[in-house]
Amino acid sequence: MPILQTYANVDPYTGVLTLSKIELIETIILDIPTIRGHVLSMATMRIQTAVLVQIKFSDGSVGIGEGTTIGGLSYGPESPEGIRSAIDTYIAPVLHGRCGNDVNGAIQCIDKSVKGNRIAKSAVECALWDALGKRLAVPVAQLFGGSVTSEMPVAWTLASGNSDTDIAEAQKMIAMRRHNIFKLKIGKRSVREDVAHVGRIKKAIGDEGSIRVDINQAWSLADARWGLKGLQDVGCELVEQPVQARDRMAMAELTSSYEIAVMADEALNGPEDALAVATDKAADVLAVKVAQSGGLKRASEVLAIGQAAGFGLYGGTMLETGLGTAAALQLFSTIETFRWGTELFGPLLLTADILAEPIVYQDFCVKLPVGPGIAAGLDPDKVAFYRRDRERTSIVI
Ligand code: MUC
Ligand code: MG
Repeated sequence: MPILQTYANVDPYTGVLTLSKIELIETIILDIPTIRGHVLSMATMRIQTAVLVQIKFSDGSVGIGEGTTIGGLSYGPESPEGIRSAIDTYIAPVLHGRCGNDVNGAIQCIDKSVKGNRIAKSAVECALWDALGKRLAVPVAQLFGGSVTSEMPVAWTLASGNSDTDIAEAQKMIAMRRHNIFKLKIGKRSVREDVAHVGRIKKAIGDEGSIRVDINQAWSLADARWGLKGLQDVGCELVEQPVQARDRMAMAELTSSYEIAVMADEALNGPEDALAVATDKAADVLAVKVAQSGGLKRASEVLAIGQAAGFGLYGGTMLETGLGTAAALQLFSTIETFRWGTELFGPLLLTADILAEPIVYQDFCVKLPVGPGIAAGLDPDKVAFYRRDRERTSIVI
């Protein structure tokens, strides 16, 4: 267990939290290589870039958060550089001097002066919750009503770009008892080739694992009609964001036309989108991502809408480091109905973990770390090593 600092900032007589002002918000860009190329329909990742946020408060407490996207600007409208600049230029100045305990007030204040930029907002908000949890000496999950589970099923993404490599990887994961739910990234090749690739992997794995696919919006509606038919015939149980995020009518048609479950991912940028997807019946399952939702609070609202509307729920990731993963675990552990499990495997895709104490993956589950705040502490040497602005020594030969 890492020793995580807590602060006894509650007045013993009144029970009121003592004032703790936001003094400094720092951002650092980290570039961490992946363990192999991660081939998605829109980009191949060899490095994951994370924006690390550290907030320092007047009582000496510190909160940490992460803002991460996938493949530069190829996944969504925010880039790592944009996330950092939005925080430094627009978010930090409006928060400076505010009471750190007033997280809801901070969220409102940011929303008033910054439109969109959900990942940037999420990183800052996470650091606020983390510090509040530490000051109160409780996990962030407690601030959302408390955990109902200490572990959750966790999928692994097969995305080497080669069927044989993917099969070997899946078999290794099953043998290690680390993952038996596999998400395949497809959409780069023709629909026919993709369905054959999925079929080969499902055949090799049999009943030892389940197969899902993520298209990342690459198919037209016509492609998707063929694709979903073929995928369900080869035993794939779920298809994620087959068509453009904005095309809810196409998502609704696919949802009602096939037995295979349809999941919304890029279509979900916060609670308003969750409501629209529910109204249009444009999915069976919601991939709930903390960063894409705009933070823990907005993600909890997406979850509430998802539960009320009877969607299957899935705990999604932006392939964050251990830091963003720990934050998501805090929120997801408060929900009893993640019928489709989670994919919080981000730290395992990276060649290094920036946490002092890595998150534990065991028996096909990810474990909820125990401790105050988001229950995650940074390894300062790793942060120093992977920061983009590190002085690098080059040897000229
Ligand atoms: C996505 O689109 O879901 C999640 C897992 C993975 O491999 O990529 C991400 C992004
Ligand atoms: Mg996805």
